[in-house]
Amino acid sequence: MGIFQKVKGLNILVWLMVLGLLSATSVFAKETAQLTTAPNVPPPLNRDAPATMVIKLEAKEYVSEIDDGVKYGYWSYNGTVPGPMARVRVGDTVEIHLSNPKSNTQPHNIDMHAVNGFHGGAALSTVAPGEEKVFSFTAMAPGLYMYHCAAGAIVDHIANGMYGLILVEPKGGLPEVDREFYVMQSEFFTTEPENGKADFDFQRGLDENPTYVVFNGKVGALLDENALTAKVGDKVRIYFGNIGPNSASSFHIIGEIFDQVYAEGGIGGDLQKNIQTTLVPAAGTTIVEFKVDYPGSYVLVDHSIFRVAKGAIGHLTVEGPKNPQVVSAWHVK
Ligand SMILES: [Cu+2]
Repeated sequence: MGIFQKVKGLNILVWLMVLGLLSATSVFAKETAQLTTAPNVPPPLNRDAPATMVIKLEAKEYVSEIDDGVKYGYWSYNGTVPGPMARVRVGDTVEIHLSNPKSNTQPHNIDMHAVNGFHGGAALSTVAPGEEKVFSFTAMAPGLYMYHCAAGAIVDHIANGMYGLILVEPKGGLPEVDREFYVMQSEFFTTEPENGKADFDFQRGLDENPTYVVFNGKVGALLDENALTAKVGDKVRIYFGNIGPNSASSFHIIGEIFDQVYAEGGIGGDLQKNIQTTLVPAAGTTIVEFKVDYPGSYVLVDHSIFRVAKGAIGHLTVEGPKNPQVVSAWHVK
């Protein structure tokens, strides 16, 4: 064997060792999770084997409109309320990166309901302005989970907007549907606006008397040009969270029956069939699935119906042919 072949042989051996080391440390399967802003949902993972998923979150404090002509000082993950939605698979290692820019005023952290131990990660992730921390966990149980900030007294961090959803897919993923949406219900407790800006009102929180009860962070986030859309015949799945912070939600869509409900967001148990209204506890979730059979406007509400006047309303606009067998009407006189 000549010297050239010897060197070549050694190179191959070294490369095999490097490859083995890389696969043993899962470097090949490490990816940054795609995050979406409500009402958008990350696409199905379509992956057979577990991976390491990196979720990058940044605490952002910002002022934005909560209602027509009223601004509010939100605290958020990544600059939106609700925070982004993430999608991982059962068995995945999930690596949470949380940064808190120097320009912020508060410490923040993350309590992820998909995590066992350490207060859902809150005890591992408190970051003062200017800090960044990382923790990782194994996604052990499939389901739709809330995450939220639990820094300080918790209440103001939740009431100001620091929450979002993470879906832990079961092995094989969820059945395919035509449309998926991400909707989050939340209460806001605000002072009377001064110069067009309202502030957090702690007493209203204690009194459980929200000024606003909204879907996706502000009044009208799912109305008019922001309405959800589908076509007749579509199978629709809504990932729905209710942060509260105080009240449970009686989630209902006016004009629609949920074909299947994953009660309280759990995946793997019995599905509930043919449900009209489903109860979603504070800091809980649900997954509802339904086929839209008739065109028109469908109305998402919390059927604790006075809350509609506080903002708990959204529209799903369905286009397509009318089928009189589904529903029809005629004049008697
Ligand atoms: Cu916070």
